[in-house]
Parts: sequence; C-alpha cells; structure tokens
Amino acid sequence: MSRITLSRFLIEQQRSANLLPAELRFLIETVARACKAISHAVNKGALAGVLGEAGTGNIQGEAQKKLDVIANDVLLEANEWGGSLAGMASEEMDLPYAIPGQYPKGAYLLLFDPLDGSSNIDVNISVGTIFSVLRCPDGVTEPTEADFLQPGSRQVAAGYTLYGPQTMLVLTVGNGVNGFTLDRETGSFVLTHPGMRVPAETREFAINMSNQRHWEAPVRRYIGELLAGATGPRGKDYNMRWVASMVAEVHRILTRGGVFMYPKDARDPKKPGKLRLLYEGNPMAWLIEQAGGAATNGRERILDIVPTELHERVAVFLGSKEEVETVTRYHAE
Ligand code: AHM
Ligand code: MG
Repeated sequence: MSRITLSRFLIEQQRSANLLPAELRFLIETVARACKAISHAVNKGALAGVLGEAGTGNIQGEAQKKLDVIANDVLLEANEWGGSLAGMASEEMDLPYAIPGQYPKGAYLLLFDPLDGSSNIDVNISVGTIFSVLRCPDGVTEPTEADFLQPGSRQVAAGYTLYGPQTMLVLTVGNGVNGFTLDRETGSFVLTHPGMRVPAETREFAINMSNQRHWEAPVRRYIGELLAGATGPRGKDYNMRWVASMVAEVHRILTRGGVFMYPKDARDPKKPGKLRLLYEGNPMAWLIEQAGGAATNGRERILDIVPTELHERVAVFLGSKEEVETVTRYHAE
C-alpha cells in the first residue's frame, strides 16, 4: 500500500473536503517543517549543547530553557516569509510578532507554545509543540493583540507535535483528527493514525495530585469519587498518570481514552488556571472535540470562551465525554 504523507493528505483534503485553501495548506506544511527541525534539536540534546536554562524569563515569569528559545526562533523563522500569515503569537513572547516589512502578508494568524512541558527536557521525557491557526480579521494587515482574541470555535487548524519515542504530528482542520509519524529516513510525516477517536469509556485520569489541597470543592468531590474505586459511587477502579507534558497526556487520551485536568486552584486565586487559553487550551480542546471527546473549563465549553488577553489562563477538563460532563456538572451543582 502506498504511504500517505502529510503533503499528500493535505492536498487530498484541499480537493475533496474544500476545507483547506492552498494558503492554509502551505502554512500547515511550514509548521510541520519547523517541527522537524525542533525534533532534531530535541533529539540531539546534550550532544548539541541545547539542554539547560537559557538564563532568560518569559512574560509569564517562567525561566526559559535553551530549547524553549530555539523552538520559538525556529517557528518564527520558518513562518515569517511564506506570505500566508498576518502575524504570530507565542507563549514565549510578550506581544504579537509582526511579519517583517520585506515579506508579503497573508490571511492567517498563527499561535503556538513552541515547547510545551519544557520542565521535562533535561530529564529526557516527552515534550511537544502546540499550535492554533485563526483567520486574521478582514482588512487587517498589521494585527494587534485584539485581533488574536477570538474564541477557539473560530480556529481553522490546530494540532501538536509530540517529541517522544516517535515524533508525531496530530492535526485537525475541522474534519476529524489524524496522526502522522515522522519517518526519519525519508524526512516525511506519514499518516499512521487516521481518524483518531477518544474512547467513550475510561478508567484513567490525569491531574497533579500534589495540588489537591488547593482545589475547589467540585474537583475534590470528583477526584474523591475516582479514588474510591470499585466500591465507590463510580463502581470501578481508576488508574492515574501524570507526565507533566500536556501534549503527551492529550496524545494518550486520543489513543486510549482518559481525562486530563488542570483546574483553577487557590495558589493564585486571580488566575483561572495554569494553562494558557489561546495556544494550549483552544487547540487541545478542538482536537479532543473533533475526536468525539469534550473539553470545558468546568463551567463552559473551552471553545466558547471569548478571550480578553493574549496570555489568558484557563482551567482545563478534557477527554472522555462522560467524565468531562460529570466534573462539569459538579461545578454547576
Ligand atoms: P509550560 O507551557 O510552561 O511547559 O507549562 C505547561 C505544562 C503542561 O504541559 C503540563 O500539563 C503542566 O504544565 C504541568 O504542570 P505541573 O508542573 O503542575 O505538573
Ligand atoms: Mg505550555
């Protein structure tokens, strides 16, 4: 059987589903190419001297790793010249990145977390790149922060690249979720996981239990029920996983089901959660919904939230539908 590469898959989507204008196809291919370069740097690790701290901080007050900075630069450089973007925004940059004046501007906005889970880099555990594509508002050629503040339901493409035992790119353009594995010999992403679906039934959850004392009551109640196991109200035993890399957790859920939570907590009462809405919550929520799961902030669908800031935080409950609906219902009661 002939292999379906990402390029062929995107061209076939463009022809059949009419979901993919050529400019958007080019943009996705460019992001994929950048992710190959990031994968290469991540794989080389200490051999290339890329581990450890960069000695700088980002806008969120987090210490940047060398690979955070490298991945951000790779994505900016790969995407600035192609003519499909009006602007970019990143977890690692305070303000939106303007496309340099010598390049043509396009119809889209690209948002990304260049290297999510970067506390895992130095210990050789999976990390990933998360990205989201929005349309730039009509007539805008110099987008400002306000132009990026669109609800996730307006995304036109979203995905992640997981740098794990295999490098995999998982993508949606609103027509289901498809997974591609990087073949290092040919340099191509090959369709290996067509039509990914979140299994409805699960016995697995992911949450950072060390924050338990800071959670709100509905989260305590829900997790308490899961921990009670077969003799508790849920009538079954649950297993727990916590990689501390959202990309790896979402990938596990897209593969074998489960529920992932990063709730609001009392450590910083002003923040609605730890994860960022525009380039973590939204793309992951759309992928999970496109795969038949659900994603809320405990109160409403993540994709319906109208953002007010570029680096806005969001509480996240995503995965198998029944579990997400249960914990969301507990927030309403
Ligand atoms: P980052 O974008 O700074 O890497 O932070 C996001 C990561 C997620 O990948 C992961 O789910 C979470 O932070 C882990 O947090 P914790 O340190 O509480 O385990
Ligand atoms: Mg992140």
